[in-house]
Amino acid sequence: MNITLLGAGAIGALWAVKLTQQQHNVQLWTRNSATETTLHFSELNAPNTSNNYSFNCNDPHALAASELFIVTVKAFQVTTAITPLLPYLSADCVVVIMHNGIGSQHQVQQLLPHNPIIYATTSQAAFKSTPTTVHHTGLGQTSLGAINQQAQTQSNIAKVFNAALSPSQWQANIYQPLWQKLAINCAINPLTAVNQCCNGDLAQACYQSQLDNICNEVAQVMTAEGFSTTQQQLRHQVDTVITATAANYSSMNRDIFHHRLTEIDYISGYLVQQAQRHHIDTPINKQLWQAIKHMESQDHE
Ligand code: KPL
Repeated sequence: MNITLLGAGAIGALWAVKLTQQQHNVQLWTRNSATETTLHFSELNAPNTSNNYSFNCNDPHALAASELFIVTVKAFQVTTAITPLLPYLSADCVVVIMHNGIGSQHQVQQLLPHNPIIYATTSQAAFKSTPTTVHHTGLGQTSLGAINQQAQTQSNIAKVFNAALSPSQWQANIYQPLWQKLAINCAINPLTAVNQCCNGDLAQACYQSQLDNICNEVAQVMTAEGFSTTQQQLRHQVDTVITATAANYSSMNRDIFHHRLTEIDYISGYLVQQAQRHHIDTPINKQLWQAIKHMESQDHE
């Protein structure tokens, strides 16, 4: 397939390389005006060796010929990143959006009223040790599903993703895995950012009641939204991720550390907004949302 990928951070670069390995024709859309770039990529099972992958970049003709447009920028960047590209995107190009949190869906549907739009969430792990060096550091599951009528018939895209990096599965209701991931991000991201600790540190006794309370609030809101879950189930999933990613720093931890904006409005902020619609009290998530907003405002005065 002809593919353009916008937002080659660690996860975006991982997919760009994995799709290239399947002989897809992938170009990168970058913030600069480079016409090509090379990524140095190390596989999960060979962390000490890297292979080079060259990509064409920023060619509007290649964008217009793209059958698949993958957007892996942060939630709050989606609209501003896509808007300048609208004149080039063909109306039948399938758009896949992958970011932490929920809340960009409405704006994306308004921007792209004709395109099939798919949302995706992944627990694959990758990190960049330099701007062009990418390491695949953990296997995980990827879920994809339609958010508009035009995308209902596009389950083949999950097969393309699965061939590149499995397991990748098509979901009849993508909001279920998006909420599941939201619960994990509500628990791990703000706590590791506020306390500037790694994910594994959340296994310490001092964090247990906060994690219980976060999961309790998220479970109430998810249930009100029609997704069956319990506080215990969410807590179990959070603990599994804490153990599996013990040595990692969460994306929000890194954003605060590097004085960047975070995805908090699309994680705890989204949870609190949905809770208000259902008249559910979510004091701990609200407090963490405000704590991160305060830290961001100190950095962006
Ligand atoms: O998605 C993540 C993130 O860091 O944003 C988790 C699952 C918390 C892993 O670090």
